[in-house]
Amino acid sequence: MPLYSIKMRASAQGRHISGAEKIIPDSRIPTCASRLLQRGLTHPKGSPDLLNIKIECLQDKDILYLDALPVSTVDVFDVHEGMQEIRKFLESLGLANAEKIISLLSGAYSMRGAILLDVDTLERLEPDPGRGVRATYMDQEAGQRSGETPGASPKNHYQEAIVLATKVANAPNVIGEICISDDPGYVTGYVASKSAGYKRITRMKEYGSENGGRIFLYRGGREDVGKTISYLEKQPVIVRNVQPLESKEKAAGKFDFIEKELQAMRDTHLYRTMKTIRSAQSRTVECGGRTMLMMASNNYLDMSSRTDVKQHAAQILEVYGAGSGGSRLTTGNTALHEMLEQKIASFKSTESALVFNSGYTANTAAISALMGKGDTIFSDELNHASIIDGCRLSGANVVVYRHNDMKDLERSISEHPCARGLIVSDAVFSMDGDILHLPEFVQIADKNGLLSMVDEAHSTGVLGKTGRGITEHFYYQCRPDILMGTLSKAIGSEGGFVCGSKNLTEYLKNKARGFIFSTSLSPVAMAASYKAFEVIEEHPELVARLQENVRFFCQCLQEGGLFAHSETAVIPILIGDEKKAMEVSQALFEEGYFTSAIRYPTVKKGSARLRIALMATHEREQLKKAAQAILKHFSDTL
Ligand code: WAQ
Ligand code: MG
Repeated sequence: MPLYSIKMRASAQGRHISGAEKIIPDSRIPTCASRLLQRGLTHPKGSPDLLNIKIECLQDKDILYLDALPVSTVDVFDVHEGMQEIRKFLESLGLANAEKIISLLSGAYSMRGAILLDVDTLERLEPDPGRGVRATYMDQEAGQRSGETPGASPKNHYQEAIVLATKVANAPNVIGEICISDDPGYVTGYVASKSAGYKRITRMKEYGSENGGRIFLYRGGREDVGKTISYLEKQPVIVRNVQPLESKEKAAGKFDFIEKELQAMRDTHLYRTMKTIRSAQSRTVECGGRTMLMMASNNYLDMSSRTDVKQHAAQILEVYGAGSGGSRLTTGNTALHEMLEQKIASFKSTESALVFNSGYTANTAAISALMGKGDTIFSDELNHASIIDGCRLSGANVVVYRHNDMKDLERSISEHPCARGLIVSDAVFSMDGDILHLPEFVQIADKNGLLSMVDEAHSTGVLGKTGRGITEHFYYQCRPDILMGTLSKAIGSEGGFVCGSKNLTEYLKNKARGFIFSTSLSPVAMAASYKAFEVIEEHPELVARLQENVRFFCQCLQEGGLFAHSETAVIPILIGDEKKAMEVSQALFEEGYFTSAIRYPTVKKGSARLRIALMATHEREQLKKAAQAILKHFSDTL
């Protein structure tokens, strides 16, 4: 029975997109042709303007049957180790010039075929060095292919490579092969020879790189080169006994998506790392082996390291110990939790308050408990991620309105009438430092019968003459139904809270899953927050100093020609480009200024910025110098 060679090749504007070949009996030609066609038409590299399918009859007596090379896998940690494996392989072939051979690989990057390399003279023997030598007319024996489903079958790198490597290893005068895929998503490559078999190396390049190529290692006289090329390009070969990959080898690839994602983030300057601080959080911190001026902390009033706060917390630690042992609803409700809640309610002039384990939890738990399927939430486009996540978790319809645009909010409400709904906004926007138009916001909510909720994470302790927050800032003209806030910023400890009516907090105690199903914060954290509220009540001048520092600092920047304005503790300095923002922040870091570069996804792509956050305890002299440093590096990079 004759067999047929079938080849597909697709290209666009002369650029190769996709190619594949099979050797099959005539009965399979229609299905096979249609699969190859689909593969060529639907390649991720793009759609072809030229697609060739070539079908040729082969004579059975001309076909060479070969056993597949034995397969092994070397699991390497990184590209460096991968290269080490290639070196070892070349040395095992008795080649002394391994390094030189490896360096020639880059010459194969843009070729469709392989380099045919004389390993002794290092001369390239391909007649057309732009194209290289192509191994073709090969396939594995029918009935062995695994995973062939109808439709366009995706490329199985291993199965195609083992066939090629087996053919090549059996070529006259070829003593071995090195291969790296040019597919940016495939980093496993191999080395192969008749003696070493097919040795897969799990990491031969970085993810995202299209630098792949092949070298066929030739040892022999010039007079035999023609014979080798003719075998590679014309001799039909069917490879028997191709073994499917062991499941443990498949398992090695299961983390690939993580690595791919990390690499993509590195490439786009969105990869995040953490700096290690070895001191209390205060206006100066120990970091990177030096004392840094802290200009990025949310510890706005520097409560975190105050002696009176620490002493009070220490006393509670002594009596109550380190942890709470359970959810508030089981064993985790102490007198300290209740005292703090009373304190928060009185500070915010609300009937009641409820503490959560973090600001993030407070938002996700409260919003998802209040709203559900069929309800509608109107949310500012710059709201904090915890609000966004709370909206998603609730399952309600979410309508996003333009940032702090009360006209757009009204329009959105009229376009999305609902029986029950919530409008939610940050009081101070965390990455822009601007303030919600609270009076209109509350009025619109009330007029439309919607609940109003305001996140006071960055306004508590910051806004208003005595730091009571956004309602004090607007002279108590109006009051949202739900005030949410954190204990981790100006209060200097940890946790979040929700304030409102007694019924509201009772409802949340019974319904908010983030409250119910989490061990409560320790009594120590409660005590630290409690004391901090007392300090703020007794020392409103701290709040005034913070506000004064912001005015002074913005003025320093403005005098240096940089637009900066804020009525809160957050001062954004817009840069735009992610990489530049990182560079400015890094340069400042090297001079002893700890600032944050804020990038996507925290803010929109291309709106990266320095986010400066000031503290009440910063000295004018410190701020002046910091402003000068910022001005210098800012003009350097732009
Ligand atoms: N003949 C000669 N060289 C070729 C051929 C061919 N038929 N096909 C490709 N090349 C060259 C060309 O320069 C490519 O850039 C390079 O090889 C890589 O080709 O066990 O996918 O098709 O998991 O990207 C190895 C699998 C996969 C390892 C290799 O190669 C495993 C792969 P690609
Ligand atoms: Mg490829």
